[in-house]
Amino acid sequence: MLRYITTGESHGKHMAAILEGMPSGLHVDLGYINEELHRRQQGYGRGGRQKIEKDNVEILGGVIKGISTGAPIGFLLINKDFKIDEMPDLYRPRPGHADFAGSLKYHQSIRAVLERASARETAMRVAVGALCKLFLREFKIEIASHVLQIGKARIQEDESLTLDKIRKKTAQSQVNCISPETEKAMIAAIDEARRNKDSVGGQYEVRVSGVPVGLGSYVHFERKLDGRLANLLMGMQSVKAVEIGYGTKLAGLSGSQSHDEIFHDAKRGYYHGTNRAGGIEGGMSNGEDIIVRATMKPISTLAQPLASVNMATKQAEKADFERSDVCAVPAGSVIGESLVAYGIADAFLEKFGGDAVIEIRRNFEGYLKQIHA
Ligand code: EPS
Repeated sequence: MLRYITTGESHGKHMAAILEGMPSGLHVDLGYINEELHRRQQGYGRGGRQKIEKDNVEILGGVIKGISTGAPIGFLLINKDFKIDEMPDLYRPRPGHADFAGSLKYHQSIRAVLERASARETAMRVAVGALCKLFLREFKIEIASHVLQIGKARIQEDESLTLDKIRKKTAQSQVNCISPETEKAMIAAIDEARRNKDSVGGQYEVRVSGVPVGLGSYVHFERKLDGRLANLLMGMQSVKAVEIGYGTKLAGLSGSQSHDEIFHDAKRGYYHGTNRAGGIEGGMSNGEDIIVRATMKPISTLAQPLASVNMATKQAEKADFERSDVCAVPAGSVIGESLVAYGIADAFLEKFGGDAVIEIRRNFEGYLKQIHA
């Protein structure tokens, strides 16, 4: 079982994470982890903060000579924009933000709330997720993402999309989009929101290939893989909806249009004719690519603020504004990959157990032999 916890504030001195449960014997490529952190910092629509920061983590423990030891692995990130002690307090909560409920619930200033609620914390989740991706690669499980929609700009659905195609087509994109035409429309939507002193949300998709049949379980609700991935993605700042495969579209389709017929071939083994289920049936992976989508609301910090209440005076006033992003959906998709990597690695370790990669590999290969017999 994997678990991790993060600490740190957006403008505090540090961000940190500890990941527990990663087996021994994994080659920990710090260069790769930092590349993933840089990917998260990209994307058209970001604010001024990303020009200040160049995120790089150092490893605090659990790794010796570049190899995991099985002990908890710690990451440390130092914030360049460390100024929390000089920052003014806010009194007018931003609608849609944690400001309002957070300051009442914790009996704290809005500053204290927003510093921890900030999506800067996702840098640590990406560090943890990058390590999980390295682990999954040992078993030929790969993860990629792309942005489906920003504002009203949406790509044409393409059911023949593969992970390799996604990687190739998004490589040059500023918004992690597979279509150059839609990318233009997405950038225009972000520019328009900026001009209007507004913000814009969207939707991204994460795809995982190489997942064996049988991660997760139908026997108990907490063990369902779709529920576990949804929980992880909903835990990301701004995410308001998660779908697996056809997702909400299924409401308007018949059974025969919704399910994936099963076939067998001597070379391929079992396979499905389509992948409307997004690789998960009965809360378990079914051997097809896992396809998960997350919808992000528009960022709640608005240059033209909405109505709010000054919590010191109870007077009606406009909400506070601070430097922020106009759109963070491209970064969101990188974070989504990391969260899904963590969820799949966790389910994989649950199924194949073991304290060392070598032991897990034996378990994994034995299972593959068993199901393909
Ligand atoms: C964020 C506000 C902005 C974003 C930040 C999330 O930061 P700042 O207040 O310093 O301008 O840039 O995201 C990050 C710093 C990051 O690394 O992703 C917020 O309020 O959530």
